[in-house]
Amino acid sequence: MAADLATMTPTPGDPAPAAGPAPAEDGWPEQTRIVRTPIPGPKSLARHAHRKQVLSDGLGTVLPVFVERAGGGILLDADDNHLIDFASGIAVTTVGSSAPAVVRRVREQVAKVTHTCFLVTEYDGYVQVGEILNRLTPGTHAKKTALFSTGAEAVENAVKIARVATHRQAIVTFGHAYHGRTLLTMTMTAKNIPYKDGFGPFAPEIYRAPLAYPYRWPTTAERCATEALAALEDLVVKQIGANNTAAIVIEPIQGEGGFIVPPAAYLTGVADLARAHGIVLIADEVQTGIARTGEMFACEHDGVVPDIIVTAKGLAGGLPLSAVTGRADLMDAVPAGGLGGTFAGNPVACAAALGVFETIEELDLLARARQIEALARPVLEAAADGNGWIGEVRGRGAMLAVEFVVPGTKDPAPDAAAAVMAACHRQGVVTLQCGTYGNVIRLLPPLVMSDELLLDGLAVLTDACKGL
Ligand code: PLZ
Repeated sequence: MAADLATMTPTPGDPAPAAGPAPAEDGWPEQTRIVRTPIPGPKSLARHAHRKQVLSDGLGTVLPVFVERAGGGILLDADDNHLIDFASGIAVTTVGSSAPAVVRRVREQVAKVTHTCFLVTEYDGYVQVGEILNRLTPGTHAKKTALFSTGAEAVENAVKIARVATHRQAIVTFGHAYHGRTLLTMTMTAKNIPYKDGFGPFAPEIYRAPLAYPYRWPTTAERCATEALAALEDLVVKQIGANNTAAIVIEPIQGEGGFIVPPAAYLTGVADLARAHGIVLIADEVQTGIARTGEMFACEHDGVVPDIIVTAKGLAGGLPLSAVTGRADLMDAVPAGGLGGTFAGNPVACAAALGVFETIEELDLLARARQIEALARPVLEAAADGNGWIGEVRGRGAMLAVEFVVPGTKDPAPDAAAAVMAACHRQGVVTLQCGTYGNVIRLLPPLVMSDELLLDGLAVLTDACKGL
């Protein structure tokens, strides 16, 4: 399939994605990196200056270029630069921006019904997305779904459901966690600046256990899983009381916190502890879910079956849609009217989600995510070999990261990460930073990116690492 992806030729007007990742009707931008101006270029800079006058300074931007078209693995900016997209709008355009099946279904839907509010009158798309999520999420038990608009909103609703179902209040989260920017989810988020600083008071009954972070575990990576599980058990059983604990909320691979892959047996240990005490295990798969890691859900890598799974980002190819899918008995514990929202499960966003699932299946994007890892990991590991600035290469599928440290130590080196990012941006490769210490560069390419673009972008990144 890699060859298909690499060699496909856009055929304007072809709506069928069956033969490979066909372009949207207008065609994709040329699938080559082209740098015509400094980045950001003059047109982007002028618009950015205007934006600064109009929009709140509270809105940060990683790379202030104005994008006019996107498709495949390329973002085309106002200055006609073709940028390689290693961000996917933070793990959203997993099937590619404006994927043909998404465009086709959205166009059809938007011309028919834009909105009714599912709380007022019903429509099929909502039910169809629910059916697909109930079927695809791990576990053979009876499941039900509720749809929302953003990741944070879905996480909040998962917590509400767990509290109602258990009649308990305490919520356990982890070090380095990210769950959103609303009052509850920012409280659940670990990092102070920029997410929490000055925004208190925070929500009550949120507790934090240390995350199993093998690279930074205080004793050894080998002891990380056992010791982290012991700390979690101590928090739940001795400090909070298991009978007070409604839910444990965990990202199966931490996203904003630094793409931290848990050690073997850790997630199963968390699941066992939750089950033993009647605590709801909520997997926040907002960043990891929907094919990103080479499985539909990242918890499948560990053989874990959560009670509730939260999805968003990649679910609707860029339209705002999120979901809570869980054990039917939990999902039905909330009385009618307790869940919902004006825009929650919007019909156009649901149509986009159906296009996303269609594309994942037709292009076998789970396999493509694993193939991206097989291509990228050796390149990144070769770059790390002998380069003291790179502490660790990690991740799964098309969710890969490089952690930068001061050579000879494990001290975080955020300046090195920033320098590599800046070099990538200058040369037309859009990368993102993450990590509590800001010292991790993460790669989240759209799964429809060609091998050539992927390798070209990686070459830019690894050259920048050599230049440290
Ligand atoms: N849970 C695991 O990764 C969103 C945040 C970008 P929303 N991550 C990107 C930013 O700085 O605002 C995220 C996540 C996990 C929840 C969320 C929240 O999803 O759709 O941004 O609300």
